[in-house]
Amino acid sequence: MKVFVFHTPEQIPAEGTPDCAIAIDVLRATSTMATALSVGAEAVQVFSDLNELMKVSEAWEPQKRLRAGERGGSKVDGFDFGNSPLDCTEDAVAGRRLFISTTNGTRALTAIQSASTVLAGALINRQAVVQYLLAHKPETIWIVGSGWEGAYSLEDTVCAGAIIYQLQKALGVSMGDLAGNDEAIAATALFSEWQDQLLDLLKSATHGQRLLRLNCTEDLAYCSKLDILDTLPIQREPGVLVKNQSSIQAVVNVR
Ligand code: 3SL
Repeated sequence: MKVFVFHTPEQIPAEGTPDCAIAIDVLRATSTMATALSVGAEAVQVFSDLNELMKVSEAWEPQKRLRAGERGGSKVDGFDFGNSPLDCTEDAVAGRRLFISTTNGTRALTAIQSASTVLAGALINRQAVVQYLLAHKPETIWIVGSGWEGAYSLEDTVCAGAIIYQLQKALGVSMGDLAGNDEAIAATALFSEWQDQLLDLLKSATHGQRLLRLNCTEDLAYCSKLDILDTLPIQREPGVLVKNQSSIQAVVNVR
């Protein structure tokens, strides 16, 4: 296994695809997707473009769909939800498809959608991601941070590091053997340093500060929690993610 970290979708190599690609948007798109699927969403369908989202979701029965959209951290007018994972209660979401477009997270998923396997990772479902990797052993893995409009995001990098940190421990290999690029080593060092203060780190990050200004304090607290969901969003067809069933049964002790 070789793990490569790309801080933003723009850094993905122009040529080639990995065996497994993981999009990360801790604040907040991939945290929201994992939460929606954990409470029984039928699927999550991602869009970069709001007009396309409207067009595709229009063909869906109104009681079976929810539209979630965020721009600049705020809810898109006329949509059911913004991008808060805390809106994803069982009552609101179970049995429905979440049609979602966000500034950066859905763009990262779109950028990797041609990989053989596409996963959505966050701190809250880090262990489910690692269990999948241990069970399936993909040769090359790309972890792609969503960043913010092309720039680096601390919270996505620390999550990439959390995945590699636990993977390395479970495999018992050296960082030199596991890391595909320097970014993977740096991300793991970041997690190693901050693993007991993840909420503090998220509060210090640029996007964390932006969300705090929008009064999303509880979202930050929720998204900073490690390993609280065993739900793994996996792409079933381009742009459509469902809850992976097999990861839940994989009995791999990675703690
Ligand atoms: O950029 C994104 O995709 C979002 O997750 C940003 S926000 O946290 O909803 O503001």
